[in-house]
Amino acid sequence: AAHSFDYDMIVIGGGSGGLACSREAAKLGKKVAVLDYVRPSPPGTKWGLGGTCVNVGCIPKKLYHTAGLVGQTLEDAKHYGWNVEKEKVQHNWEDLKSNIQDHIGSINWGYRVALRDENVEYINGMGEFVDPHTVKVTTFNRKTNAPQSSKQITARHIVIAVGGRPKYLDLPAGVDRELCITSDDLFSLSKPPGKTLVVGASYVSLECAGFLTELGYDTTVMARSIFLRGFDQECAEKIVDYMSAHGTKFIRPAVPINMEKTEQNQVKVTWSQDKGTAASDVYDTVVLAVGRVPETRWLGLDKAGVVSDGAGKLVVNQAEQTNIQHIFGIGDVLQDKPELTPLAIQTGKLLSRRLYQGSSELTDYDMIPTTVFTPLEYGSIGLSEEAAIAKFGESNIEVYHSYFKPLEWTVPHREDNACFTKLICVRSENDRVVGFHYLGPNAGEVTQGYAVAMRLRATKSDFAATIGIHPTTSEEVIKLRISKSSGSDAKTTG
Ligand code: FAD
Ligand code: NA7
Repeated sequence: AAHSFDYDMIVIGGGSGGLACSREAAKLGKKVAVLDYVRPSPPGTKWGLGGTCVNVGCIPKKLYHTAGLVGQTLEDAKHYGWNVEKEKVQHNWEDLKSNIQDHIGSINWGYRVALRDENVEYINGMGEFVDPHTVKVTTFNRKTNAPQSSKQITARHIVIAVGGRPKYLDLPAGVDRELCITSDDLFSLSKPPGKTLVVGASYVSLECAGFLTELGYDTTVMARSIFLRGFDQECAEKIVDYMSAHGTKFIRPAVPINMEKTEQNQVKVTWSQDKGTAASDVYDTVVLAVGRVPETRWLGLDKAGVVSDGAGKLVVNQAEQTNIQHIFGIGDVLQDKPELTPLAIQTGKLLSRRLYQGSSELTDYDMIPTTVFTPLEYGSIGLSEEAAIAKFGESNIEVYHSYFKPLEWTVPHREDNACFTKLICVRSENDRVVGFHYLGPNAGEVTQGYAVAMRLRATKSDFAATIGIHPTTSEEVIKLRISKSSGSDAKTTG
């Protein structure tokens, strides 16, 4: 208690979680510093304040996805009476890239202004622990990236919000670091990606491959096992079927074993596939989307005595407290928690309210909704069918499912039986809905509200008693009546 610190709170990392936490603490009258430093990616990409979501995540990826959807709309347009001459429709990567990057620049600036207005001290420097209450801050030269100056600051509370960065394959001699890019580089690529290989089967991989295909690039996904691990596998396969039908190529199961630069400055990728046979092809761009690594290894966690798991993720209690009482973790650095921006924001805000406002509200990690922005979008809440069976037992689960065709797809004669929805219910709990799945247009918009109902423990009959909005795709969820156990066909008959 006799201690005096420079700050009430130091937040290491100015991304979704760190900004929300520091701004809330300052709003509650505390003296707060937030440190944000972006290590350049292997190809040298850097960006401004705001973390992954704003610069190299949610925001650019949804805008590129939208560019892809606009292309699809142009295809549909002639059926709606618009005279769109196909030969005249062209896409320009550079224009899209600069417009998106300009928007990101304006968000970066908006954050800096907000922090200044709200009395949060922003330091564009890298933080690392010296001892449990002391952080060393190093600033770097903007041009050369060489360390420039350093100082030590202390705080009563320290919040670790450093997020993660894309994983590499670690091929022999580091060839993948030299020849591949990741989502950290793709959205600001100065020239069109051309023929592209995307390695990995994460949602990031499928989203990137999806918009590249829709923008007209020859795109291949290479996966070593299942798609979208952790997500409902029936839905994951339907996404891949739709993408295949719309031009994305898939190589599976396969893993890259070597890469080399060709004389034309392309990348020759050799992979090992079924039964160990090798094959190869040449690409203009290779994007790795094989998962993310937490940024904790540069933090000197041992100097503060903070425990992390084998992967470098923080082990925290339900109040996001590490094993050291005054050190907390929020966002993507947490072990076994979904990596999502709204969750990082909520967790950061509630942490500051508990520390400085006497609140006792904890982050609720149950029934978190999410959407994968693949060309056929996928919204989900709660459990996958696999997870529901594992948790409740197969005989205690009923699944209601149906394909559907959006009205908007009929006039342009788009395909039948691509869009799909299912609800997973627990029989012994009056058919309480524990899993929501929706494959179709505007999945994020459709999914969000249903999460409120599921938090309130809605049952299948609550869904059925709700009046739909006609004509929408969201009403398909309300209308579900074919159970899997009945064996009836979930396909529509046109
Ligand atoms: P981050 O936002 O990563 O912020 C951490 C910050 O800390 C970074 O700026 C980092 O440079 C900085 N930092 C790291 N170490 C230090 C240090 N030692 N000192 C100072 N600063 C440091 N989520 C969604 O909800 N919806 C989506 O659609 C979505 N799409 C995504 C698409 C992609 C391609 C990716 C990669 C992610 C996506 N996410 C999405 C996930 C989302 O971006 C993250 O969950 C979110 O950004 C996590 O916030 P965070 O605060 O934990 O970390
Ligand atoms: P994920 O979702 O775990 O995805 C990683 C993907 O990359 C997955 O498809 C992996 O295949 C694949 N992978 C990993 N290493 C390799 C190598 N060496 N070679 C080929 N392919 C590889 O990681 P994210 O970090 O993107 O996911 C973050 C969040 O998304 C997470 O919280 C989930 O809730 C959803 P695998 O399945 O292991 O065979």
